[in-house]
Amino acid sequence: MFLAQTPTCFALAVLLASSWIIAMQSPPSSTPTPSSASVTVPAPAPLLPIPTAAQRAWHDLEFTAFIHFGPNTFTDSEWGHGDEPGDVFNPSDLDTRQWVRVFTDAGMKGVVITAKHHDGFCNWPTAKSTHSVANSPWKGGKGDLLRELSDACRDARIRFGVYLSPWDRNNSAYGTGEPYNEYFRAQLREVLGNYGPIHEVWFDGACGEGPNGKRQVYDFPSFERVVRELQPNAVIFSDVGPDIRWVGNEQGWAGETCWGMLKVKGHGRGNDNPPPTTSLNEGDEDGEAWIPAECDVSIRPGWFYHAHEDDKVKSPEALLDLWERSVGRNANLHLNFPVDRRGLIHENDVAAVRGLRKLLDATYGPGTNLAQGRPATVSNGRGSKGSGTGPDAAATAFGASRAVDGDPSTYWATDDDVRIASIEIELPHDRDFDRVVLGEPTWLGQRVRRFSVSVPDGKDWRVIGQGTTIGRKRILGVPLTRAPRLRVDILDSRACPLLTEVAVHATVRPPTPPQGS
Ligand code: FUL
Repeated sequence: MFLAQTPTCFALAVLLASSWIIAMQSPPSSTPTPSSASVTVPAPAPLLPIPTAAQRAWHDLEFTAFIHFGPNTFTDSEWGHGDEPGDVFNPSDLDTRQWVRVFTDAGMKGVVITAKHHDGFCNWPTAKSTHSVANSPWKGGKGDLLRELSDACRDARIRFGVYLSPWDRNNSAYGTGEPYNEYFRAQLREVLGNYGPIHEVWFDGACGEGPNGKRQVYDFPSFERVVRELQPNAVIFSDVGPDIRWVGNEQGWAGETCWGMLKVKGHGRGNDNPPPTTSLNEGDEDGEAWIPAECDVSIRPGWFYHAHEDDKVKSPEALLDLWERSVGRNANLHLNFPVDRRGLIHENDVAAVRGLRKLLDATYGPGTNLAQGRPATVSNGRGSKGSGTGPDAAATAFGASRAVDGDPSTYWATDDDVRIASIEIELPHDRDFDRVVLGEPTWLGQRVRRFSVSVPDGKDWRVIGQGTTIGRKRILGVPLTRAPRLRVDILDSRACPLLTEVAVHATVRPPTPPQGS
């Protein structure tokens, strides 16, 4: 079930570990392999478990949209009963291209839509049920929301994904065992087979009563087989993966400690056998499977649209905080937009996410990293006897400069027997900062357990921040500081530490009021 554990992957890891590797750096899924770094120093062996290509591609998206839209939008509810007449679904101006413009302007790289929520209503004209858009007044029953959104995503080059709720309060077979599982698989086949590439399949764990008062035992393994067959590059989300895990809350934040790994043995899904939420929130250092966290949260209190929440949209500052506590804690942010009764993303939500983009650009955008390209030295550079700097090939391949080159495919590495190491970077003298961003090449396994950040203080160093895990990206808030140098100490690591990035940024602050006023 978990690809990173299969014998094939294990054999691959052993092969990589035992050979004298020529290509020193493994790129992120989206970038080409660098050609220049060919030296005789072996790359560190992967520390299992490691992500699959699909998991890495998903993680590189960082920030994606979630859409909740269906009869609940028109009945002012969150969980429909499944007996809503089809004619309640009647958006006046539905425009999926408006949604996608909002996402791309905000820098979001994908979307997942509720193809079917717990009320069983299908946002595509399914052949398997009459409870769908085909029996609504929208477009005279000829509309297909999945078609419209997948087309808009393809044109804008962002990823398209689906949420399909196993809990179905409309279908009469629900609660009967195999007949309902067969119905669900047939719906999956329609959704996954007819709308082009799907990047994420979102399985809600909710398992309530159906129209006959019975609960269903879901056959998740068979659902997953359908996904693997029809969309082999998609990641599957659920409480416990197998590819992406729920983060254990619906507020959009990951733990300060956040491993990409999870112990899955003994965990079930949904309310049948809920996994411990702390474990989902923080992951497990000794987890046997690579299943990183996705932080889902709505931009408003509800998942679905309610006019009385128009003035309860999260502010750009609150969204930035969530972005830092998800993307900046080795997880992804999956931000929900409750599309309104017109079939549009409401103006207030658009303004909020635009405001977030402005804050992100001002803080983390191009030209804001004070450490980029700055002189750097390390306590140990892999294969080089000294500080990991200089013209020798080892320094070029794994030296200090790799952590400040702005390239996420390269990394500073130490020798295999090292667990404690530091990197020191010269900073511009005239700039304040309050964020330090670190990253690990997770394609070689997540390693760091504990780190600190220091600046010079007389003859000594003063610690201005400390943390536990790093993972793909770790953003550490520190007090507003101006310093000529910054040191990151790796204090404990599961294997030799590796860093793709040490970046230093300043958040945007409100202007200081004029003196004496
Ligand atoms: C939950 C559902 O019950 C909510 O309605 C919503 O869809 C949320 C994302 O997942 O389990």
